[in-house]
Amino acid sequence: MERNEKGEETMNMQEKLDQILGKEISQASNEEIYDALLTIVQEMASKKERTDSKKKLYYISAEFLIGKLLSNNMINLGIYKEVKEILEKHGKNLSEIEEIEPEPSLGNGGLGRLAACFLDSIATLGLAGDGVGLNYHLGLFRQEFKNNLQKETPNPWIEKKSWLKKTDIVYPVSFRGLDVKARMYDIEVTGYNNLTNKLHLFDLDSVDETIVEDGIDFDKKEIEKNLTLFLYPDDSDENGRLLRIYQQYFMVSAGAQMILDECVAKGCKLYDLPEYAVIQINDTHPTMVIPELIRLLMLRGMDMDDAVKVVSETCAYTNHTILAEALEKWPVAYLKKVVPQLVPIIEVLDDKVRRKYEDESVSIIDRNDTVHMAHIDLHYGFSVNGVASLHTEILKETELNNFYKIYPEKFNNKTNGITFRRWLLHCNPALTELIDSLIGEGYKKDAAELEKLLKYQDDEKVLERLVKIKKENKKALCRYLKETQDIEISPDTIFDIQIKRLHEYKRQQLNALYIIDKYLEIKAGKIPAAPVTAIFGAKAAPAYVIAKDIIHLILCLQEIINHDPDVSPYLKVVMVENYNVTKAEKLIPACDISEQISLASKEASGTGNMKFMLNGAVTLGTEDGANVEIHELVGDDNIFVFGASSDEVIEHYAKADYVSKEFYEKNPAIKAAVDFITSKEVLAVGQKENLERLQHEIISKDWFMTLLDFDAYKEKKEEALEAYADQKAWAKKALINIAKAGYFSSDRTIEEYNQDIWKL
Ligand code: GPQ
Repeated sequence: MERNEKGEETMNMQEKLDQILGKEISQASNEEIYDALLTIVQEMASKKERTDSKKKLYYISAEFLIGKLLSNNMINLGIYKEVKEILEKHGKNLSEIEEIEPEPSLGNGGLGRLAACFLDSIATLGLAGDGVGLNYHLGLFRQEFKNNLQKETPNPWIEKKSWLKKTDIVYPVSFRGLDVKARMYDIEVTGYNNLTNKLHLFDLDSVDETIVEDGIDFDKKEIEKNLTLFLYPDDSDENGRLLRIYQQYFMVSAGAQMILDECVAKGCKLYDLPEYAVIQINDTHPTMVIPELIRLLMLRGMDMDDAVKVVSETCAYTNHTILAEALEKWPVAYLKKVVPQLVPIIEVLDDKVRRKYEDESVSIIDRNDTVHMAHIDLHYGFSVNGVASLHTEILKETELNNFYKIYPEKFNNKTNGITFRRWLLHCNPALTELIDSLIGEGYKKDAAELEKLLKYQDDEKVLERLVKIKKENKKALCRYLKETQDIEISPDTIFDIQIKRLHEYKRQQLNALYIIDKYLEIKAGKIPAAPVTAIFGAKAAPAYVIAKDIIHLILCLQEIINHDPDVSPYLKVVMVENYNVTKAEKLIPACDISEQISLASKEASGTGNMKFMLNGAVTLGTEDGANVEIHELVGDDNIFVFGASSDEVIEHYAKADYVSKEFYEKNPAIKAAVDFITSKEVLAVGQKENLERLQHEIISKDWFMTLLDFDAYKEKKEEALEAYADQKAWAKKALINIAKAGYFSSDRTIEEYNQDIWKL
C-alpha cells in the first residue's frame, strides 16, 4: 500500500489489478485484463470530473468517431507506461489487449473524427465542454468485400462491459402520434493531464436489433425499434429521410432538455442562458436544436421574441462543406409528419427573415416549401465558421456570400486540427520517443514546440533514425495486412496512401486512373524506377452508386495487378477492408506519400492530411482545404502540389465549360486508362453493369473534373516518386513536415474556438 497526499492508504496499479482480477496477472486472460483496466480507468476518470464551471460548451453532433478508448485514456491519465510495464513483467502484451476492445461505431468520417479530437482537446485544456449525440447500436455499417464489391453488414460494437455508462436520466420526446423516452448514456472524456468531461449519447430502451435482416435492411417505419440502430440510415426513399428527421429531433430535443436542466440546476435564470451555455452545432444535422430550444423556452413561459434572442445568443454553427447536395433541406411536409410542433416556430423564424430582407435566397423556407437548415443556423446563430482558411473564404465570397453581406461579423475561420495524443503519441510510439529525445516533451502540451526539430533537418543521424522508424512502421503494416486480409506487400516499396470516405469529389477515381496508366506502361515494357504500393481505405454510403462502383474498380485492379507477375513487382494495389480509426492508426505512421487530391474548392479542410504530415509523410495534393495551409507552412520543397486552382474550378462551374469528353478524346493516355475500365481484363473479374456505369459517368459527366487534372497529377506523382529515391532528401522533407505540424494540433483550434466563440 502507498499513501496519497491526504495520508490515506492507496493501492498502487499492480495491487489494483491483482485485486480486480482476483488472480495473478499472468494467470488472467487478455479479456479479463481488458475488463479490469476498463474499470480502473473509469474510476480514475470519474474522480477528475469537473463540477465548478458556470458556463459550459455543448458540442452537439450526429457523429463522434472516437476510436478505441483504452490506450488513449491511459495516456491521458498518465498510466500508460506503468500499465504496459506491469503487463510486460507478467508476460502480457498491451497491444494484444488493445485488440480486444471493439471500436465504437459512432461516426463516418472527418466530421465525426474532428468532434472526437475536439473533445480530447477541450478536456486537455481544462475547459468545461461536453459532447451530445446518439448511441447507434449498429453504428455506421461494417464493410465487407465480396466478389470485388462492397457489402454492408451491421457493426454491433456495444458489449456488456463497455465505456458507456447507463444513467437514470430520461427525457420525454414527442413525435407526431408517438411519445418516447430518451435515455442518456455517458462516456467519460479524459483530458491529457487534466479534467474529465462527458460525451452524452441518447438512446431509446425499446430499440430492437433483431429487426435487421439481409445486410442492413430493416423496417424504416418501426421508429420505436429502429430509431438508434444505424448512423445515416439509407435516405434514398421517403421513409429513410423521415427516419433521419426522427433521429435528429430525438437528439436535439433530449439534448436541449438536458442543457436547460443543467443550467437551471446551476441557478441560471432562463433569460441568462447565454451566460451558462454555448451550443456548437456541428454541421446541419443538429440544426433543429434552435427551434426546439425556442419551443422549450416558450413552454417555460418566455415570449417568442425573447426566446429567439436568448437562443440566438447561445448557438453557433460550423459549416463543413460547400457541396450543395450535402447542405440539408427538409420539405415542410416531412417536418409536419414527424415534428409538427416545430413547424409554426420555423414559419415565424422564416417570416422574421422575410420582413427584414428582400433577397429570397436567404429565406428559410423556399418557394417549394423546403426548409434550408443551414439558413436557420446562419440567421439564428451568433457565429458561423468554416474549417480551413480557403473554405471560409469560399463561404464568404461565394457560397454564403448573401449571408456574409448581411452578417459579416458572424463569419470566422477555425482551421481544423487533430489531437496529437492519438495521432502521434499513441499511434507512433517510436517517432514520439525520437522526438522526446531530441527536443524534450514540452511539445505534448504546446505543439508549436515541434519546430525545435528544424535544427535537425541536416543531421544525418537523426534523418537515418527517421527513415528507420518509417521502415519499421511499414513492416508492422505489412504484417497486419497479411494477418487481416492475407495480402502480401513489401516494405521496400513506396507506400502511397489514400484513406478517407469514398466520394467523387475526393477523387479516388483519379488515383485509380493513374494506377491503370501505370499498369499499361509496365505492360508495354516501361519499368518504373521505384516500386509502389498504392493503398486505399474507404467506405461508400450504401446508396451512393458511383462511389460503390469506384470501390469495385479499385478491387478489380487489386485482383488483376497483384496477380500479374509482369506488374506486381513494381506496382501493387491494396484496398483495406472496413477502414476505421483503428486501421488509420496503423496506416498513417507507415505512409510515405499522402494522397490529398480532391478537386480544389471541394474539400472543406481534410484532417487526414494533418495526421499524415505529423507522422512524416509528404503530401501529394491539390491546393484545397487545409492543404493550402500545409503548403504555406512547409514551403514548396516539402510538398507536391498540382492541379487546377479553386478559382479556376469555381469559374469552370460558373461558365459550365468543363467537358470531360474533350479530355477523353484528345488525350490518348486518358482515353486508354478510361477505356481499360471495361477491358476484357477488368470484365473478367468485375461486373459489367458497374464498370460501364462508372466509365460512362467519367466520360459524359465527371462532375468533379478528374480528367482536367489527370496530366498534372501524373506529372507531379512521378516527380514525388523520383524524389523518394534520394532517401536523405526525402527524410529531410519528412522532418520538416513533422516540425511544422504543430499548427494543426486541435489544442490550437480549440483555443481559437474558445477565444472567439465560446468564451468559457
Ligand atoms: N465532412 Cl458536411 C464530413 O466528414 N462529413 C460531412 O457530412 C461533412 C463534412 C468533413 C469534410 O469533408 C472535411 O473536409 C473536413 O475536414 C471535416 O468534415 C471536418 O471539418
